[in-house]
Amino acid sequence: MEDCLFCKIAAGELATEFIYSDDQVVVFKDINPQAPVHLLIVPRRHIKDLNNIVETDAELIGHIYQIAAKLAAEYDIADSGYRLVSNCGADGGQSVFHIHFHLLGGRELQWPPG
Ligand code: DGP
Repeated sequence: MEDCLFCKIAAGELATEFIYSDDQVVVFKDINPQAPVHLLIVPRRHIKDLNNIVETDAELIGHIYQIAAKLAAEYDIADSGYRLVSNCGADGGQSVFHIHFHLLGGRELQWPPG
């Protein structure tokens, strides 16, 4: 999609180091980390937000959760604990309107979030 930041990053049009990539997703470090580990798992295909997930996206979403668990193990936060979160809409704290999943860990996370 034109003028979408994460579409451009996924397409390799902006210099961004990928922690992981495959035909469905890219993963890179958040530019404004909120925890020692803060990765963004981003589908290559443009989906605006959680409200726009459809039944045929089930495999993609499952894939994203599997990647999150794999990366949590690689970053040594699997046992201590971590959070996978997708903000949706303005009140949900979404600022980039291309769906993405924050993988946060490496410190004790607070609940409830602000
Ligand atoms: P959200 O607010 O949930 O939509 O999260 C968007 C995140 O994207 C936010 O934590 C900051 C991050 N971000 C925004 N622009 C860039 C960028 O150009 N590069 C990287 N690596 N992260 C970005």
